[in-house]
Amino acid sequence: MSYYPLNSIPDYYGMDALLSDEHKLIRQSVRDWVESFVMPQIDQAAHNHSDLPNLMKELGKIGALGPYIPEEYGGAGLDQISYGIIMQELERGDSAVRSAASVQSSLVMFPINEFGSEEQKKKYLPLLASGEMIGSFGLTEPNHGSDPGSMETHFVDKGDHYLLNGAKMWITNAPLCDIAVVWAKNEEGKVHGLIVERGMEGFTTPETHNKWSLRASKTGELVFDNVKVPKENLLPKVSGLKGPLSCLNSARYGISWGVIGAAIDCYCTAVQYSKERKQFGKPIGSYQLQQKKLAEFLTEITKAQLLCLQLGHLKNAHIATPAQISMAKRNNVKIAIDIARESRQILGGMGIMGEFPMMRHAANLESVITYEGTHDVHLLITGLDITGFNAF
Ligand code: TGC
Ligand code: FAD
Repeated sequence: MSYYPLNSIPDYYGMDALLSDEHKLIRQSVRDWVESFVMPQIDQAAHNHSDLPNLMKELGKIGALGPYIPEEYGGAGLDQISYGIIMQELERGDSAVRSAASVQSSLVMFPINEFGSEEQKKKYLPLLASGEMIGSFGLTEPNHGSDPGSMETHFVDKGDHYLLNGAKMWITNAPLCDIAVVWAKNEEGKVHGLIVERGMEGFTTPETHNKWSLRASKTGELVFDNVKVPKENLLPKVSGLKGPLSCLNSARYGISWGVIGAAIDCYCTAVQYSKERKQFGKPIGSYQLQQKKLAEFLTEITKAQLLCLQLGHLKNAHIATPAQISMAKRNNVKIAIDIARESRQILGGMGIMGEFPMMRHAANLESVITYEGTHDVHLLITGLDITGFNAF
């Protein structure tokens, strides 16, 4: 259970008035689930470097997997603001929980829905939506992270199948996945998406151990050693780097909302503690230095909320640009990690303890500020949008 009353979660600019009843209902139900399922076990899971048991099926039950995927394929057919709200609530629990939902929704279901054949949609989407099937997304490679266009993973046409070779690194849920959406180059050097299934000979998913961040999430590699991929597993409706990058637009948008949840968890904990903890005969919240921190946290959370809500409207209207999404991802992750670090100080020594969430969120956000495009890469995307000059 959270350390602070849930009615202290901030809505400083009255944004609730801009949400529909359905948005608020979704928020309440995901918030309740986070309180009952995530909060009681997340600290221990992070300590043990283990994922939450049955997480994906639980997320499926609450409709957090592919919320905007059409209902005919098992999704909930919701709008983009609903998706954002779900991500915010999940990450108030832990970034690992939001990561699980965003990879499954934006990086696995999204490309199959957008670029897949009818057969692929029917075969995979309902199982992914229910969490009975777990997906992963392979873009990053050992030698190519920020520069995925230089990827080495490739496939050749062998007549009745493709032969896939290469390796992907830093892949969320790789050790758990039943399928992986893998981006690889064909003989002409064009990037394509392939659905690789566990059990295909030559496909292995070794786990990456000893992470000090996102400890409740499994990360690993996808290794392809002469894997025979059936031709019907190629995503037919996209070629080029814009395929994987379109998926990233969706995931980065979700992260922009998600990290507000982590910031809120730290902020609300710090406010509560500052009212209870007394030093020099008075609550520490009565001192100006602590108030300055709290005031700045609330200001940044409120700005981040407004950024996301408007971005959600742009997404709903299908006019959000990749650069607008980059700005929100970059800004919101930065304010969240700063709030996690600074709010820890308000708790003094207690701030380093697992009973409070700051160290866990701060450590998680070190991954979030790096994955889905680093903080600096998003700045370069904004710089390019402003000037027209590519500074990569
Ligand atoms: P560039 O030449 O700029 O573009 C190549 C083609 O892609 C198009 N494009 C986009 N399309 C859709 N959405 C976007 N955001 C797009 N950005 C670019 C572009 O128009 C072009 O199309 P075409 O038709 O002309 O060929 O590409 P570049 O090689 O210069 O690279 C720049 C770029 C944008 C790739 C790079 O800046 C970048 O974004 N790097 C970051 C890589 C990244 O974010 N990797 C994430 C891996 S997945 C992950 O981290 C999951 S974490 C999961 C979890 O939550 O646990
Ligand atoms: P690099 O690209 O080597 O960057 C190193 C540094 O150089 C960074 O600071 C970067 O900003 C900087 N840099 C790079 N290029 C430039 C430039 N042109 N100008 C200035 N500075 C530059 N990937 C997936 O495909 N699927 C996943 O599911 C996935 N999950 C992940 C989970 C975790 C926990 C983590 C940590 C990563 C995950 N990633 C995943 C990979 C992630 O997207 C990459 O780590 C990220 O894109 C950065 O790539 P890199 O680590 O190779 O760093």
